[in-house]
Amino acid sequence: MPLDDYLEEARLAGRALADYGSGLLRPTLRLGVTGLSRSGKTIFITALIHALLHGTRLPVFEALTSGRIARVKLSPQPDAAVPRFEYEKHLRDLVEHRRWPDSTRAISEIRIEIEYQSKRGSERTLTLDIVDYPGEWLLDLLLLDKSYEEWSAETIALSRQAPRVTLAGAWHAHLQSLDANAPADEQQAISAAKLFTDYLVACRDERFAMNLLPPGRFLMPGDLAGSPAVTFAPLDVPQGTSAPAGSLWAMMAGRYEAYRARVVRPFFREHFARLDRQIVLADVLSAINAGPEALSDLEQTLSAIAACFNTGRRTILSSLFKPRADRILFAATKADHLHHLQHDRLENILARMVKRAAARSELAGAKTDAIAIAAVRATREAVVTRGTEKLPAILGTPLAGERIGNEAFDGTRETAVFPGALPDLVEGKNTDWSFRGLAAGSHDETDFRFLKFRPPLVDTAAGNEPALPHIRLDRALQFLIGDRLE
Ligand SMILES: Nc1nc2c(ncn2[C@@H]2O[C@H](COP(=O)(O)OP(=O)(O)OP(=O)(O)O)[C@@H](O)[C@H]2O)c(=O)[nH]1
Ligand SMILES: [Mg+2]
Repeated sequence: MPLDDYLEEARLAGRALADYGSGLLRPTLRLGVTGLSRSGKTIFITALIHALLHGTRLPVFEALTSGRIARVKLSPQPDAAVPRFEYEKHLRDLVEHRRWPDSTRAISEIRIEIEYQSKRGSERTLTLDIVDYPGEWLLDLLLLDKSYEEWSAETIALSRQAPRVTLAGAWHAHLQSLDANAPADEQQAISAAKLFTDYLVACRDERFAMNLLPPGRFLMPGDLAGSPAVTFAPLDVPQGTSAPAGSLWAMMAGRYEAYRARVVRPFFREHFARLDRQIVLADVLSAINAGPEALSDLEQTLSAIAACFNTGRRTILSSLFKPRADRILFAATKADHLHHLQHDRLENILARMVKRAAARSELAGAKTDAIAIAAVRATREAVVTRGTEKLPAILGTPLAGERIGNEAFDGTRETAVFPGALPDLVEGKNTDWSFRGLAAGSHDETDFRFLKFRPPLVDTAAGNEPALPHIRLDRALQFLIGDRLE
């Protein structure tokens, strides 16, 4: 094992030991809300805190319905250098302005204390720590064990597949003009990084909805914008040989290694490796909106991320030396974009993805489940009559700028939509399905169309704290923390 890796193992063990020590004084659960960008992390965390603080409408969350939760409060977070999750602002935006939060640009953290009575009658407190971060950064985990040469080869191969290849033209042309063995040239590195980043950004457009796009800081640089750590790009270089000193290749590889040391490993060590429980949010519907390639890209991304999880049952020794998550919930978010009659189908699609991901990774040992949720339900249900047919539709206010065919919405008008019936995946049948999404053509030719809706109108008039409508948030809570409140 290289020295770097030994040092990293030692740091991980040190971190785990510190967490273990503080966990003895105060029972703490670090909940990881994991998900790619726009998958719904910030909304999930906001809705979860709101539901816990106000104890509203959570029938499946046993500790609450049986009356054992005495008090829930926000309290100062443990890490002094990490900003606080802006719960109050996000909630105000949702409820007062009916506005979703912006994309998250930096890491933040919040601590919740739950005072409860155990099933045996003793008074206890569970401390719940939750971290929010930009979804793009999750992609960095995929670089944990990859050399520059491996990453280059994989990235270039992927960029030659449809639909990516149609978006990579300018970057590919520049790549061809580069000689990896020629002397390092800063301007070449800057151009390559820019064209490569443009390509990544184009792949993310809602028409293509690709996710497998590391490094994460290229899409969301945070405080690294413009620094050498994000000024590199893949090169077409042979595997198994090393870069000549002073070459463009050596410069790119050096920066890639700096990125891994400065960004990838600390993110894993300080955040990811410390989680006790995980909820993995996946925006399956946006992938279906874009087309079959996007759906298979999402599956590949989830399985690559799942391969980085430490899972399994905890023992004192294992939590000292190797932190492990013992429960992982996979959730397809934004289920309110579908009529409830279709929720089972959405769960089946997610469950199939998770099953394939699990077969390739280390999920064994952790308890897992797959459900469809909406942390904040933005729609109601309706039945629309088309000819003699009665279609189960949803009713909501599409965001300004959304369109179906020629119809454009202005963000004020409520409308009923029938987004298309999801395929019914039956175990052992229907292994592959083809359909047309946005990537294949124009807006009115797609088989499914999921619009973005404004947050719901909630009644704030009575002066009481408003209840936010949701779908199965209580089931998620029960799975994630229910057993720790027994
Ligand atoms: N209808 C509906 N839309 C949702 C829900 N949750 C998230 N969304 C939509 O998804 C978008 C992204 O949600 P966020 O919570 O900001 O996603 P995120 O994972 O924090 O995204 P990043 O910060 O970019 O990583 C929102 O702007 C909403 O449009 C939900 O429960 N219902
Ligand atoms: Mg966010």
